[in-house]
Amino acid sequence: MRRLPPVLVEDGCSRELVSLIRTILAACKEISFRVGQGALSGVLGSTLDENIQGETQKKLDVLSNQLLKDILLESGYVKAIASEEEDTTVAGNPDAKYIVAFDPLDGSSNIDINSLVGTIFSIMEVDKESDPADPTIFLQSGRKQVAAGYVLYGPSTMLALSTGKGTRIFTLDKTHGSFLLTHDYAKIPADTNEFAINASNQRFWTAPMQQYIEDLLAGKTGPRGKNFNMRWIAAMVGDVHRVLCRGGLFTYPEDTKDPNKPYKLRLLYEANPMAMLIEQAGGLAHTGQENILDIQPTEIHQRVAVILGSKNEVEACLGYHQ
Ligand code: AFP
Repeated sequence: MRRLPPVLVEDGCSRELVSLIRTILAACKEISFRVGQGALSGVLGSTLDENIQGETQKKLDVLSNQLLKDILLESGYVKAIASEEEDTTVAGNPDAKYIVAFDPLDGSSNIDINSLVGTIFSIMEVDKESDPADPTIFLQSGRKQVAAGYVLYGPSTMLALSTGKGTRIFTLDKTHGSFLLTHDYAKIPADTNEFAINASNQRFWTAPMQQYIEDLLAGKTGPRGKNFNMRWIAAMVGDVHRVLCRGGLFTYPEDTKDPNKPYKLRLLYEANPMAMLIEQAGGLAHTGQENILDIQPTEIHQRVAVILGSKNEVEACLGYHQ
């Protein structure tokens, strides 16, 4: 099986971009080890702190963030980083041309129950003379990403990665620490009978989303004329990986549960990288109002609604919103 670096070089990635991706993955291998150690690693449970999102930080959140932050800033490959766990951006090498936004450990609520978690990352390019201390250098639309990926810490540790030439999936061979190409060019089926949503929020959704989900649940005798299955992993990386592998629709829609927070998922380091992976695999990623990758960000931690996956099913859902 083919290793990651030659595959990236074949895709036309510069040596610097290959080195940057390998730097991110070096931290992810350490995170994979710690996650795999579970209770034996002494990093389960919560800290006494909250992040800027107002969420209690798990010990593994803090450790994963520190690992990625240190290795990236020491590498010299990044001008700055943005993280779900950092209040603002952190400056790196002023002469570098890449910036990285990441969610160091997505699915934190799954850590203590030994369920799926992952790391999500988004790489963009900036002008050489841009200011590393200026957070606005991150406010680029998702179409500007030069690479996007996630590492899923499951029974096997898997990497989904796109540099703009399709979405490829690799599996970590833990015997010698290489990511090997195991699924070349993921292709998401255009149709599906599987959807993923946190159904406990049903009473808070907009009317179009309530109607769309009601029609899915009506199954064969309803307006869709077929039965649907539901999944919810509570870690976007796990649900998106299933969609990449076998199709489906994943959505965290707008809701009125917290009037100050109509959306849950973050644009820069969750929605944008996942939207690139999904679109590069032939799927669609939308907010209900616009294509996610077309959004012009206004704030590094801004949140958006997400409806993504099998193209025809996303379009069917959007039909309820027109
Ligand atoms: P955490 O990292 O705080 O667990 O949030 C994970 C997440 O951002 C995303 O990965 C999940 O799809 C979604 O939130 C789960 O949200 P609910 O806990 O409301 O189901």
